[in-house]
Amino acid sequence: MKNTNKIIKVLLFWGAAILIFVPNASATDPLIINGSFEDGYDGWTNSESSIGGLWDIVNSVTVTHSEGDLIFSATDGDLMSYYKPGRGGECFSMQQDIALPESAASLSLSWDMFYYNKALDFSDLQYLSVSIQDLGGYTPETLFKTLPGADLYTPTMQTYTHNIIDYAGSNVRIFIDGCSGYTREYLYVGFDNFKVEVVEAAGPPGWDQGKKKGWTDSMPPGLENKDKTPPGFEKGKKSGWK
Ligand SMILES: [Ca+2]
Repeated sequence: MKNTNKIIKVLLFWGAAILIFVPNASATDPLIINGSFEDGYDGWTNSESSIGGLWDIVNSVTVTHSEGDLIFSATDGDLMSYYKPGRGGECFSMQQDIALPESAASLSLSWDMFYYNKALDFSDLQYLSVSIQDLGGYTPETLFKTLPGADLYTPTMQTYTHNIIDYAGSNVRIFIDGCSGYTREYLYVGFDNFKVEVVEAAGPPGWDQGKKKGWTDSMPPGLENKDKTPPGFEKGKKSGWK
């Protein structure tokens, strides 16, 4: 019986430890409106400078390729975004402004995407890019761009994930742009499942339930700004923080 109690105590200890150190992972946060394009382009602003090109909403795209058709299908729900090229010599963009929470331990932006470049390479006239912009159109970070020498196509829909914690607390623009610069050398692109995943900073045990006795109503400002708890906070080392 003594051993049994000891085992139970050990299990309780490690169970509590695990609970304390697992951050408050939230479900996928719907910070992006209609990131899966199930409602067409609601929430998005699109443009094209095109001769026959247009932003379409489709279930799948089949592109003829010398080694066999390439088929790209929606990865979330039934529909996806597809820029259907015209005759070439055109550029296109799609964007959405989002507000990122300040109190996050981590923030990641992910999306599913395909592209197929019928030209022989990429250039300033033939490219696809996904960036973070501020609301004035300045681009602090390009998350993805097909530079010269890049693979000419994705064999399937690919998932891209980027850490965007640097923009916590900011309003930012997700900005997609590209050009299909040469006549009849089309650039096919498609997107689905844009989402921002938020992991909230872990507070002290019970903090989220309002157990703030003995504490000020907020974390120490310096640490709060960094989304960190004081060293030893979770283990009850609270001196200096009242
Ligand atoms: Ca979808």
